[in-house]
Amino acid sequence: MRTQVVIIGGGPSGLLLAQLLMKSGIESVVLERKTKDYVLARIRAGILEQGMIGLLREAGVSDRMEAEGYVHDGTLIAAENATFRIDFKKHTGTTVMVYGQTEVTRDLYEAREKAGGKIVYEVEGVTIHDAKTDAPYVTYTVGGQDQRIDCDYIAGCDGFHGVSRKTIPDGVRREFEKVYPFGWLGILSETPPVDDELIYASSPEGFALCSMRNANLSRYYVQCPLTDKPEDWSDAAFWEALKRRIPEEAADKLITGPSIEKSIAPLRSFVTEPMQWGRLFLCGDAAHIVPPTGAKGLNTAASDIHYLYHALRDHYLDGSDEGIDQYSAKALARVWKAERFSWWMTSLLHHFPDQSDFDLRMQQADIAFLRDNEAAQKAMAENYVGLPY
Ligand code: FAS
Ligand code: PHB
Repeated sequence: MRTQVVIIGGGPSGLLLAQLLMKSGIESVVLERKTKDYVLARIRAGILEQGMIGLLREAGVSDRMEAEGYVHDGTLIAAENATFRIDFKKHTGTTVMVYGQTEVTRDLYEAREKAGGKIVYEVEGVTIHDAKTDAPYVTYTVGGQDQRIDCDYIAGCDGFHGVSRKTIPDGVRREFEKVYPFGWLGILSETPPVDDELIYASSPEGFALCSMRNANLSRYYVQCPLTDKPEDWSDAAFWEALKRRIPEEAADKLITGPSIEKSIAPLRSFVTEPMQWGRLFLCGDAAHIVPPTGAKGLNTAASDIHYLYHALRDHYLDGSDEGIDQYSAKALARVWKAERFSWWMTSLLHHFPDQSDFDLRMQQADIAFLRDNEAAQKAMAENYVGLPY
């Protein structure tokens, strides 16, 4: 088989790139390790930056998001039983969209299938060959049959545990990592959200986040020890912990209910440099991971896809390789700013097991400065709605 671009990974990164390329008449094949249902069952991000919204519109996959998504003009920060608001609209003139990653991925799958784009599910043993030559190819097995796809370029959109990043030789690849000493226990419940906007709460017991998917589907998180497992937490224990960590006014109006999904995500900051090696380009979680505190995971995957899509489009349509040559440098410049913001919000709002009394006072002073200072709030708002591509 031969195609122009092989895309490894059928998550939001891979599917968005495939859809954008197709809109420009560039052929691709998506190789996905799991089934579509398995991919759609993963509950992940919930907030879309304007950049991602624009890409979905450019890809022709924004109708349901426009109809069902929720535009948020700001967010609430809670500490010491008090709440203050970061007004995105006032500080940046723009907003964010609450529309789950699951729905984004569902819309992208639907568009791919409707356009007859090729997705090969349940592939095994994906291996990248000759990425440093002008004739790369990918081999894999599906249904017990060995397959090979010759191509011009390979997009590694296969997430943190994929094969693409590890294809870049150890002597070439540099990895930067910070593992946080806690995780997020998240639940979905078919209950109305506790507030119209998200509440990011810092408390002596730990961080909590009140988010949502729609008027009757809420998403809540509490910081938990890395050693915890979802089964260690009954629904009752989760709701009690959440109520202790958010302001009383919110706790009093919180509507609880049975969890329909419960999972724990570890938190890490991680970046791979470079994000390309010959004709292999890394995108999204294959190249970088952020703690979800700043809602930057999916949205930083989006900016990678923007840069790579335009680079490939310029190559195929205009014969220019400047974007291809500059991809890694351009993507990393924005990745590191998203890493910094995600690290900053995580450091600001979480309880660190080993933090000293002085550290705690620094955290409290940081939150107080954010509460009282317009410039600090503007800086947070600009990062949260998404820095320019
Ligand atoms: P993904 O990991 O989503 O997709 C990669 C795809 O590649 C998967 O479908 C996988 O099956 C496939 N794959 C892997 N190896 C392969 C191989 N060898 N061959 C073929 N296919 C292969 N971000 C937020 O902004 N907010 C959140 O709250 C949030 N919560 C998260 C919770 C968890 C548990 C995780 C893991 C991530 C979370 N994220 C969150 C980040 C998440 O949203 C990612 O940023 C987003 O999924 C990135 O999308 P992709 O780069 O497409 O990677
Ligand atoms: C979510 O709704 O899942 C969500 C929202 C904001 C975050 C992280 C997760 O920062």
